[in-house]
Amino acid sequence: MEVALLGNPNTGKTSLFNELTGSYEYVGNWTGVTVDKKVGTLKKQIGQLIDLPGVYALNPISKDEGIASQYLLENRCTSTLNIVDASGLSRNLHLTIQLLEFGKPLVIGLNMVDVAKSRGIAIDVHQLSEELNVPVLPIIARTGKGCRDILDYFSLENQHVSHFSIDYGEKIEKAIENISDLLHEEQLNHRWLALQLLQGNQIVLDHIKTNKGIDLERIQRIIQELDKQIEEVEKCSLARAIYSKRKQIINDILEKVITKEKNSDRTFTD
Ligand code: GDP
Ligand code: K
Ligand code: MG
Repeated sequence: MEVALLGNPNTGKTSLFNELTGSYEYVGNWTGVTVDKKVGTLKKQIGQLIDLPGVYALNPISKDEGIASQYLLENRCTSTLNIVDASGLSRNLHLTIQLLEFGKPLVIGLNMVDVAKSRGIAIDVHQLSEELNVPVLPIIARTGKGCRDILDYFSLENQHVSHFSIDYGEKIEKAIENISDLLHEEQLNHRWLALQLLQGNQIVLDHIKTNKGIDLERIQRIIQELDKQIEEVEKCSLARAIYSKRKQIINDILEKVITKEKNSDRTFTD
């Protein structure tokens, strides 16, 4: 089993990696960048854990950020572990949504629950799990609290694939459908690929280019057409429209799962 560890920067990824692995090694650099590739053996010998650079989204704005997309495109991982900062849910869940769309089994390690608590943020973990349709395991990676539960989850034979899916609206959904039809040769989740293409993920586009069986020009025409329509009607870019829809869904979810003490000085949407 190969598990990919993904999360925003500074969410406790290294701490969690160390808790879950007995040993690790650097297996050279990721292609094209000077970031060490770190692979660990999960305790209980249940598989390998791959440490990926922290990213806010899969649509990369730097080369380092492209590594996560590049890795997912290799289609090696059997399962994904998403570390989420409980004190910054609204920002963190953008990546979570893109990982859910990727369609592999996913479990959320809800980290920094101590920080969230000290800020007066109470999270209904069960409800969050229901909303996203994935297991959510609260942890404190710095002390190792709860990390055992993550290992136990990966010991299970049948890991859960979420049914979570966003309705991006008629125009975008139609484009997703049309692009998906042209991706028939691809092994990876077509909806995820289509959405990443619509967002302008260059790494995914480069990957599709290498597949000679796919009519890339037609895909690009669909994207350009939709981009124009969105620009006219919604006065924003296509990538922005997708982002905004996710943000709206995230806000709806947070309204259901977060309660905040009145005297706390921070808002949970920052
Ligand atoms: P990375 O940048 O995502 O790899 O995160 P690190 O593992 O380096 O952690 C960043 C900082 O957060 C470090 O100072 C950790 O000790 C701290 N940290 C990690 N997990 C927790 C946690 O659950 N609670 C608290 N309070 N601090 C944490
Ligand atoms: K760090
Ligand atoms: Mg780190």
